[in-house]
Amino acid sequence: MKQARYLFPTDYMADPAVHVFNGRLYIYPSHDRESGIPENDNGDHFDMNDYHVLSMDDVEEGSVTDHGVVLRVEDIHWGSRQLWDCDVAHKNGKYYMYFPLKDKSGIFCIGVAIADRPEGPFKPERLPIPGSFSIDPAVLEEDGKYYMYFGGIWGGQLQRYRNNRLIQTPSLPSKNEPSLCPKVALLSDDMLEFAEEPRDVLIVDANGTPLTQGDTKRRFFEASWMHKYNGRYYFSYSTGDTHLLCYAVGNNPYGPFTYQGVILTPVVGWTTHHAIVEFKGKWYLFHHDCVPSQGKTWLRSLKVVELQYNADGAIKKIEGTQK
Ligand code: FUB
Repeated sequence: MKQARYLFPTDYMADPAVHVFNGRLYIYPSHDRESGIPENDNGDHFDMNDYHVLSMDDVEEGSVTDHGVVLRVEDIHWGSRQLWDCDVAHKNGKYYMYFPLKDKSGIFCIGVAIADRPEGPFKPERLPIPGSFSIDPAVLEEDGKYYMYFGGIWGGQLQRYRNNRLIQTPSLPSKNEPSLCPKVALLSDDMLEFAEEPRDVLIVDANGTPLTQGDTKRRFFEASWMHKYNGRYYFSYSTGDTHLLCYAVGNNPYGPFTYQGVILTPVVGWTTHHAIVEFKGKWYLFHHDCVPSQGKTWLRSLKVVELQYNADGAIKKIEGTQK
């Protein structure tokens, strides 16, 4: 695949989570819409209220099937607004969708919805995952265990928590202090709860020193994704206000992860968010940009481009503005 390709030109979708189920590629995106809510740093204008599932049997040439609406805010009784980036995991013939949604008091929690097929429809559980918070869940399956990565600062509310507890006065660490970490938790056997207290996903530099909050071109902001390549764990994420997709590598699902570099330079638009997946012997970066919405920063379109590695396992940097 020589050039990046727009996947679904007929609608605005973003934040792709992508998996291969039963030999077919399934995309679980956020569904952007013109909400009329003015843009602000908390992302209130990202007021999405449903999810679609997309699928394809060939990335290079195949057409994209839209399986329609599979979950709506109005069906999630504990929630209020903003269905942001979700992910889906498969276990014992069931498909579990994990999604962030604000509860009735405006606090993001992570909910679960279950389907019998990868294309849904998904039926939500009555309550969110106990002890869950913030946004952008991404699930790694490894030897029958499932690990959920999550978190995001600013509108994602991670700065409202310390030691997994809501604090009185939300605050980010100062510039020279270690940055706020994304979280990881093993899921319970029934996939409906955390089996442990969420742990920090530590991202360190080449000397083993944690990245600082002021290191805005490398520190974590949001958009966790985990994939394995040649037996190593690649944790990738967005730096948010500096608009980079970066990655860090570790030797186990919990880390620590050593910062390696940039995967994707800034795209057109404020947010950048992605999934990395292998399909039919090639690796792909699914992501989004705002080129088709001509200058608006919140209506995003799905894209895919081939991702390549150097012989030492380093990911080759991709230009976000390539056509
Ligand atoms: O789509 C809403 C939010 O924007 C996502 O949850 C973030 O990762 C960013 O892409």
